[in-house]
Amino acid sequence: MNNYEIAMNSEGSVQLQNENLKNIDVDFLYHFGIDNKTTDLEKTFGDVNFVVMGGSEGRMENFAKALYNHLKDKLPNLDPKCAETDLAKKGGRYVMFKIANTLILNHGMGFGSLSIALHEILKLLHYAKAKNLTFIRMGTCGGVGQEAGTICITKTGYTQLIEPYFPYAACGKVIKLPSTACDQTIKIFSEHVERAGLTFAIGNTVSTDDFYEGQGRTDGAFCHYTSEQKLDWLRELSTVHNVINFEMEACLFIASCNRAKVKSLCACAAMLNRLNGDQITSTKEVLGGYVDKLMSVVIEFVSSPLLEI
Ligand code: R2B
Ligand code: URA
Repeated sequence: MNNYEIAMNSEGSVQLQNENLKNIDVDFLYHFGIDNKTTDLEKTFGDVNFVVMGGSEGRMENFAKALYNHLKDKLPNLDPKCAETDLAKKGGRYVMFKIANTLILNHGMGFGSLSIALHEILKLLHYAKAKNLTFIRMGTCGGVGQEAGTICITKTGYTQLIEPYFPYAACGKVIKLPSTACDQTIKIFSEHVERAGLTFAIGNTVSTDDFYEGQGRTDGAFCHYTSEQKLDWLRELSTVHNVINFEMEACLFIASCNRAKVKSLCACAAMLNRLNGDQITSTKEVLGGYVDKLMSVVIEFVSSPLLEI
C-alpha cells in the first residue's frame, strides 16, 4: 500500500477506529470546552474542508484575520465576527476559529499538546460529518542545509532516532504508525509555493521531543557531544536520509492523519540553516516575514477551491 492509499478514503471524512465512542451519550471535548450535545456539530462544522494548525495562539489568530480579510469581499455571507470568535475559549487551552471552509487552531509545542488537539479535532469533525478534509500544519523549523526563509515541505516525518514512523505508546506497548504525507497534496501545495516565487524544499523532517539536545544543538543547558559530532550527524541526516529540517510535531501530525485516513501536509518556514549555527539571531520582523509568506501561500491553497481559482 503506498502512502497515497493510506492517506485517502473515498469521501475524505475522518475514519475513527474506536468502538467505545458508540457507547458514550455525550462526548466532552474537554480541552476545547465543546461537547456533541450542547453544540450542533454538524451545523457548526459540517462544511469544514481544511484544518490549519500551528504552534502559537498569536500566529493562528493572525492567520484567521488574514484569511477573513482575503475572503470577506468575495464571500458576502461570511460572518463578520468569525475571525474574533474563539470557538475553544471555554476550554482555556487552545484557540479555534472557523473562517468559511477552514478550521484554524493552535497545537502548542511538541507531541503532548498536539496529540490532545488531534484526538479532539478528529472526533469533532467525525461527529460533524465533515468531508473532503485536508489537514495542514503551518510551522517554523530549523533547516538542515536549507537557508532561512525556505519553505520545508515534509515527505516523511522521522523520529529523533531517524525511524520513518511515529512510535505511539499505549498501555505499555508501542504501535508504529506510518508517517509519510500525501504525495498529491504535496504536489498541489508546492505548485502554489512556486507560483508565489518562494524558495522551497521537499524532503524528510526529523520531529524531536526537544529543541536543544534533541536537535543536536550545542547551546542548551546541557551538551554531552562536540560541535564536530553535531555537524557529522547533521551532514549524515542530509546526505543519507534526505532530511531537510527539524521541528517538533510533523511525524505525529502526519501519522495521526494517516490513521484517520485524511490528507495531510506539513509546511514550515526555516528560521536558520542548522549547518551554520544553533542560535536564532534574526530580528522578529525578519522571522515574522518568513512566516507571513508561508501564511499567504496557505491562504491561497485553502481559498482556491472556494473561489474556484
Ligand atoms: C517549531 O518551533 C517550535 C519550537 O521553537 C516547535 O513547536 C516547532 O515544531
Ligand atoms: N523550531 C524547531 O523545532 N527548531 C528550530 O531550529 C527552529 C524552529
